[in-house]
This record gives sequence, C-alpha cells and structure tokens, in this order.
Amino acid sequence: TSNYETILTETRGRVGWITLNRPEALNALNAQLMHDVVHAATTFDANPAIGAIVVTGSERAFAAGADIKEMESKSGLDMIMDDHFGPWARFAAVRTPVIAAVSGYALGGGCELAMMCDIVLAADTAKFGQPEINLGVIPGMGGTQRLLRAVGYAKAAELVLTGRMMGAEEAERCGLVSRVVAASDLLEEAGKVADTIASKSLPSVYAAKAALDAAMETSLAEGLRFERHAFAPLFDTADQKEGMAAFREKRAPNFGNA
Ligand code: CO8
Repeated sequence: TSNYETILTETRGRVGWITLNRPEALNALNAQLMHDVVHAATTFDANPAIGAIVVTGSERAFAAGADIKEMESKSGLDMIMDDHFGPWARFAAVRTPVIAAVSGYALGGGCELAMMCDIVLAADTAKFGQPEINLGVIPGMGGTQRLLRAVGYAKAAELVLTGRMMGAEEAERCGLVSRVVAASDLLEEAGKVADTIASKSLPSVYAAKAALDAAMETSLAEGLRFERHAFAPLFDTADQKEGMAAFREKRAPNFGNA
C-alpha cells in the first residue's frame, strides 16, 4: 500500500510499518532507500494517528550496509557535496518511537540504522557488525558514536577495528538489543511492543523519547534538568488526569488518542 521504490509501508492500527525491500542487494542502503525511509518515517511522525513505527527488513537481512556499489567511485568531495548520509539525521529525529525488528544481517549502515531506532528487537538469526574497516573506510552513519554509547568502549573498539560480526546473543548481552526472540516470532513481537507504546498518551511518549535521547548526549545534571522540564507540562494534559483517575478508580485508562 505504498508508492515507494525501495520500501513497503503499511499502517496497522496505530502503528506505521516500514519494510526495507531491496532483496537483490540484501537491503543495502542506497540514496533512494534513504530518501524513501526518511520520507515514510517523517510522514508517519506527522500523523497523530500513528503512535509507534516499526522498521524491518527481510528474514535474510535487515540491511547489509550502505550500498557499496553506489559509493565505490565517489570522491571525498562528492561525499561532502551530496551530503551522502545527512538525511538520516531526519530519521533519527522523529518524535515517534521507532522499533527496529532485525533478522539476519545488520551490518555497517544497517547496524547504524538499527541504532538510530529507540528499541532494537533481534531474531536469533541476527548478525550485527561494523565491517567498514574491511573496505578501507570507517562507519559514517553513527557507528563509532552510537555503538560506543550502546555497548561501551571495549566492545565497540573491537567491533569497529576488526570488522567482525556478532550474533544476537552477544548483542543482547552487551546491550545493543533489548531482547532476542525466535526468528519466526520477530514481527509478531515487534508488533506487540509497538501496539503497547502506541496505546499510551502520545504527549507522554514524545516526552519520554526526548528525555531518553537527551541522556545520550548530555551530562547527568543537564539531563535531569531536561527531564524535569519535560515532566511538568504533562500535568496540563487531559491524559495525565485520565491516567491518574483510572489508577484511582482501578480501571484501564482511556487516553485521548487511543
Ligand atoms: N552494498 C551493495 N550490495 C550489497 C551489499 C552492500 N553493502 N551487501 C550485499 N550486497 C549484494 C551483493 O553484492 C550481492 O549482489 P550480486 O548478487 O549482484 O553479486 C547480493 O547483495 C547478495 O550478497 P552476497 O552474495 O554477498 O550474499 P552472501 O550471503 O554471500 O554474503 C554478506 C552476505 C556477508 C552480508 C555480504 O553480502 C557482505 O559482506 N556485504 C557487505 C557488508 C558490508 O561491508 N557492509 C558495510 C558497507 S559500508 C557502510 O555501510 C558504510 C556506512 C557508512 C555510511 C556512509 C553512507 C554514505
């Protein structure tokens, strides 16, 4: 139900689904795919009927990296003038929580795309890595920065400097993914997580994501200030009154967007 060249999109209830769809290239991220994903994600983000987004690939590959064949002949100046990865910043900046449902390869830009999402669910078949060093380059979509924040210096340095892949269990142990599930259950589980988030009060979900994002980039003191300023205005929402009344009345809350 979409007019994109490289992805499929679908709305299920309050959840927007984006499925990377370049099977001939293991979903390698070329410019067209980047523009398609950014457009789809920002369109879902602008729609208050959408409360969560799922990004997934195929069973074999979430995405095997930036498109090497597209990049191979480029010069350094081309990379700067094309702003080759710049638009991904708009994907990382959507207010709606994004869940990456990863099966198979999530390498290079594919791993970096998963790390731009708020929650990474992995199939037991998932393989993560930053193999750019094998190509004579380094990660360019956040791999040295987000991976280090997710897994710490020791593991990030080993992965980025050797280019080796790690499996789903190791990725969960080191904090890159929130949970590993059987490959056959991945989409159902991702849908459940997305439905749960999408059933909450949207303003509180936006605030929670913004505060979590702030934690990734600021000092504790700054982050606590951010949190306090994000917390207070939620008491002006009808959903806060409803949520707390529902608790007192021992019933499920009925949030305005549900
Ligand atoms: N780019 C372009 N094509 C790809 C890519 C890729 N990243 N990965 C796979 N493909 C293509 C293959 O060329 C092949 O096409 P064809 O059949 O026409 O030869 C097809 O997908 C299937 O792949 P394989 O035959 O290689 O499948 P295997 O099961 O044998 O191997 C692997 C799977 C191990 C995943 C292997 O394909 C591989 O190593 N891929 C490359 C992984 C990689 O190095 N990724 C990092 C890319 S660099 C990067 O992401 C930089 C990020 C910085 C962002 C900068 C953006 C501007």
